[in-house]
Order: sequence, then structure tokens, then C-alpha cells
Amino acid sequence: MDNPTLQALLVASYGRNYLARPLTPAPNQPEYFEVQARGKKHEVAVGDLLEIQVTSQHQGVIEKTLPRKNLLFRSDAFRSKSIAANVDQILLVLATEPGFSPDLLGRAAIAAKHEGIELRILLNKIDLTEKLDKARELLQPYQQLGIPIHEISAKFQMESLMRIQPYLAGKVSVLVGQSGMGKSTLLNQWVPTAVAQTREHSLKLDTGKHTTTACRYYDLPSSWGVSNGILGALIDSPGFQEFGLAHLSESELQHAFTEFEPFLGHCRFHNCTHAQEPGCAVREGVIKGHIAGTRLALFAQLLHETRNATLQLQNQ
Ligand SMILES: Nc1nc2c(ncn2[C@@H]2O[C@H](COP(=O)(O)OP(=O)(O)OP(=O)(O)O)[C@@H](O)[C@H]2O)c(=O)[nH]1
Ligand SMILES: [Mg+2]
Ligand SMILES: [Zn+2]
Repeated sequence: MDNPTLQALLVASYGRNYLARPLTPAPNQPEYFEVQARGKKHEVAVGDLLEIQVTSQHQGVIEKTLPRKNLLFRSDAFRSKSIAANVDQILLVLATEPGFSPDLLGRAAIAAKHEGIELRILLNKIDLTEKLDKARELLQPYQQLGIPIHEISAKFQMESLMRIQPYLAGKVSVLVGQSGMGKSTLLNQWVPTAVAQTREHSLKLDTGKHTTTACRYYDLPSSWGVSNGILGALIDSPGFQEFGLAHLSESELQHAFTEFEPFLGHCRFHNCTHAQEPGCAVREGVIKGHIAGTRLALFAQLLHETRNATLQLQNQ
């Protein structure tokens, strides 16, 4: 007889090992299965809904990934790293200290816009006041774009976290950001059982270090109540130092810069790159103060990377 197949949610990914939780609990069925993808090409991410074939009491293989509504990932010309799938919202965690990279902030915002995922910025560690003004200044262009920004202290101001809870209930949110910004601290404040769950996952998958090495999915506490019939969840992810977006085409890139939109199509040359060309409406927008100069600089850098990646692929 064939082994049974069942539907499961991918809740932890560590290298090429994954943990999946069956969608429908059944008697004598483990809470989690250790699962593996069949081929190297089969990309899966935490948050994916899978069909798995059970191969032994606690193990299975991924038969297929059910259609996803989005996939957040970063890449360079050769590799891509999936962060999470089927998310409703990205919580980008920044800190006053250590200072965050405005470049990575910009890239995460472009990825969110491109995938059509809501973005919420959490400026953490506001108890460390010395660099607070500097952080606010770097966030100015994003405030102007209408992205919600919350100032919080995950360690010392519980009420600052409580204020965000209504925006999390009933949604699947993924915590992203550089290492040391406070993603896991936030997770542990919001989901007090996360430590225990992490320990359980770690026993199966890794050695349980302080810094996060795997993406993991945690249900929100049931005391928060359901919204649209759903509890919601938080996904913790490892800190990143690069955020390549070379998988975006030139056109996708332009359209991911929300504030360019009113100016696109108004440049003198239809293939304007908004660099040196005369009669550029986007640069005019910068001069008039509608577009931040730092955002145009980010666009130039991303365009350069996309073109390089395309050239490299052509030369392979
Ligand atoms: N002063 C202060 N320190 C904080 C706050 N939040 C977190 N920290 C500290 O910042 C350090 C990093 O926190 P983590 O939660 O591990 O950071 P992370 O973003 O998960 O880092 P990675 O897992 O490496 O990506 C820890 O020493 C925390 O105690 C805060 O609000 N204020
Ligand atoms: Mg962490
Ligand atoms: Zn132009």
C-alpha cells in the first residue's frame, strides 16, 4: 500500500531540513514531521502549505507545494534565499544601536512593495536615546511614503509593544532585519511560549544558539483572540547582511519605487534610466523635493545590480 499523504504547514527551515505541522491533527500522529524536498530545485519556505508523503513515523518527503500568495526572498545573480511564504505583513526591525543600514532598509521596502506585502517598520531600542534622532532622520523618506513606523523598546517598554498587537492579530507577520536589532526579543515578548517551541525545534534541527539561524513560525497566543477566524502568527528569521534584488527586472524595479509612479512616462526618453539623461522627470521630482535623493541613489544601485546579473546570466 502507498504511504499516506497529508497537508502540512512548513514551520521551520534549517538548511535543507524542514519541520512541517499537519493541518489536521489526528490521533497517533506526531505534532511535527521532519520533511525533505525531493529535488534540489524544489524551493520551499516557512509558511508554505505542503503536501507530504509520510515515509516513517516522524518523517516525510515533500510531494508538492500548494499555490502561494507570495514569497519573500532575497537573491544575487546565482543564489536565492527564501525568507517566508504566504505572509500578510513584513515587520522590519531596526534599532537605534547598533545603527541600521539605510541601504538594507531601502531594499527590504522594495522587496515588500514588489511582492505586494504590507510593510510596518519597528524602530526598536528607543531606550537608547543617543542615536534616536539620527534613526528618525534616516526614516524620514519612509514616513513620507506612508509606511507605518512604530517606536518601541522590546526590553523596557511593554506598552509600546501592546500598541502594535491589534495590527498583528489574525495576520501572519514575518520579522526581518539585520542581526542584533531585536527580532527574537520581540518574538519572545509577544509569544512567551516561543522559547519552549524553539527548544523543541532546535533539538530536532540544530544546536540552539542565541543568534537566530533558522526561519520559524509561531502561532500567536490564543488570548489575543481570532480575527477573520484566524489566530495569526509571527515568523522569526535570521539577520541578514545583504539583500540582493537582482531577480527584479528593470521595469519591476522602477514600479517598486512608489514615489516614482507619477513621474514615470514623463521623461524625454522612453528608456530613461533617470541617471544623466536630459529631460528626466524623475530627477526633476528629486529637485522639487517629491523624491528623496537617497531613494534615487538606491534605484541607480539596484539597476546596476540587475544589469550585472543579466549580463552574468548571458555569459554563462
Ligand atoms: N537596550 C535594549 N536592548 C535590546 C532591546 N531589544 C533587544 N535588545 C538586545 O539586543 C540584542 C539582540 O537581540 P536579538 O533579539 O537577539 O536580535 P535579533 O534581531 O533576533 O538578532 P539575530 O537573531 O542575530 O538576527 C540582545 O542582547 C537583546 O537583549 C531593547 O529594546 N533595548
Ligand atoms: Mg534572532
Ligand atoms: Zn528619467
